[in-house]
Amino acid sequence: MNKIALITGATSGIGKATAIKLAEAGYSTIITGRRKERLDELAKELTDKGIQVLTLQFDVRNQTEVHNAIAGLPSEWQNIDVLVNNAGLAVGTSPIQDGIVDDWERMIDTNVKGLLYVTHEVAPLMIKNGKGHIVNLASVAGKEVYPGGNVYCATKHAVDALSKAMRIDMLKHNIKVTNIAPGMVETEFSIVRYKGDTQAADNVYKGITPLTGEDIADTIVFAVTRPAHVCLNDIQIMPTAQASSRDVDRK
Ligand code: NDP
Ligand code: 8X3
Repeated sequence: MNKIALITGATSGIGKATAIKLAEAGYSTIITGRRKERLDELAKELTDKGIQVLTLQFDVRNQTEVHNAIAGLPSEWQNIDVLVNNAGLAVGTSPIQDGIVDDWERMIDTNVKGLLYVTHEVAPLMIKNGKGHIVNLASVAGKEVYPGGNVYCATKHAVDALSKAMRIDMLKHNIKVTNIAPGMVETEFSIVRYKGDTQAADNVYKGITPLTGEDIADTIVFAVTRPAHVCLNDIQIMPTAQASSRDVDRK
């Protein structure tokens, strides 16, 4: 068996691109998400290229599902070298006073609790192996706060803090932790945030060349292929046309 990477949220965007690029870099991949047909489609695409793939369908918000999926891995898939905690979302842009509680809970439960549930299952497997690499998808929203970002930004600040905390906890276990903080990446992210309003989603990237999922995937592959003694702790990556959450040069 090659090195093994588990990627959450591999049915779309950054996670899907990362699964493909890690597979091309020689990793056997465990791809996860809720949409089974998309997992099966990607599994076929990778298997056709001769890559070993395992699909796990679970909702990261459901601790029992997460536990059962990872505890039930066949023994040859348990030696996970790389965990990419990517599953996540923003929902809504309302100010706090108008916020929808269900939107808040979806973001907190997915971006923070889901990342913790998955890490809680995978970290012991890495500790047993005496090595590993955890890559957490944070965001520029974990470095700054912007209008309409409130709860999403809070969840990504939490991811940023958890990356630092995990690095301390994992230190004596030879496990690297890399925090990735992208700016605008054109995926299904904005369609989800604007609840299917594709016009609003398109406007986010209007007049700029945004990053792609592949740009972030390249960065993740670079981070996980450094020599054993090198850890990239925190990587901020933005489109050239973006300097901060609020400074965007639109043509
Ligand atoms: P996409 O919407 O394209 O992909 C999100 C992925 O997360 C999907 O595969 C989805 O799978 C999965 N997911 C969402 N909720 C759950 C859940 N409850 N259980 C399991 N999987 C879930 O967005 P991106 O690729 O852009 O986002 C990936 C990550 O990158 C997120 O954490 C996001 O916050 C972060 N990010 C994105 C940026 C951007 O501008 N796009 C910038 C900075 C960070 P499924 O629906 O099949 O479950
Ligand atoms: C997603 C990028 O700018 O919407 O994390 O916060 S942004």
